[in-house]
Amino acid sequence: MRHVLRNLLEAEKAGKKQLAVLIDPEKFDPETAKDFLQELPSFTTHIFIGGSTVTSNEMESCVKAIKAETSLPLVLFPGDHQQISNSADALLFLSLLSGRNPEYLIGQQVRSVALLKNSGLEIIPTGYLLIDGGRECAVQRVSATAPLCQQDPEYIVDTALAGKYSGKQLIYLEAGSGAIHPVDPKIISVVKEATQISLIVGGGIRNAQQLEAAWNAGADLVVIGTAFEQGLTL
Ligand code: 1GP
Repeated sequence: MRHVLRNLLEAEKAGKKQLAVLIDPEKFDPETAKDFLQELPSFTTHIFIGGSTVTSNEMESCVKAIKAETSLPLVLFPGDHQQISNSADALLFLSLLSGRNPEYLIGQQVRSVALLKNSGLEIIPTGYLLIDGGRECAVQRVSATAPLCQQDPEYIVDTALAGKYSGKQLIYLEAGSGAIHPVDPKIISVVKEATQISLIVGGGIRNAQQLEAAWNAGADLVVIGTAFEQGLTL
């Protein structure tokens, strides 16, 4: 057991900011795993693996290829109940709290139990909030839910607090992969201040300034996917 959550909380307490690189198995050639990982910043702390429409076979071969080339913790970030691989270390057990689609609040979660109960994966209860990133994203399409408006921070805070009160260990503020506007640092800071919960922030972060801004506003772990797919170096 890698104790992914415990290490994350300890890093937060110690004031160490974390960076997860998101790999979408649908867009990733396992043959390139070694080269891709070599190019990542030395301060990368986690590899997240997942996507909105990934098959279980794609997931498994991607996780195995990455695992062979890195000792970083591998965290599943599943788009549905089939995106589970025992070769990873942990799984974000996501509930889409910003939406009102029961399938993504509890339906997929119940269906995943058959695979999870014998898996040995560390399961991390995570409240997932989709925030408007300026264009329709895959999560929005697949889940058929509307994102939360960045102009209504109070509602975002209340949604995050409802997640905390329900026992979520992490809150993930998601502007959507390839977002035009990442989650505004002002939103990150009001949510952090009000909830004092560990925050993951991702979607549309493309450069060091945006990464720093998210960290400085109160994100404990920032997720970057698309920019690294496109060759970002930090
Ligand atoms: C998406 O938050 C992640 O789930 C990462 O988004 O691909 O825009 O970096 P990007």
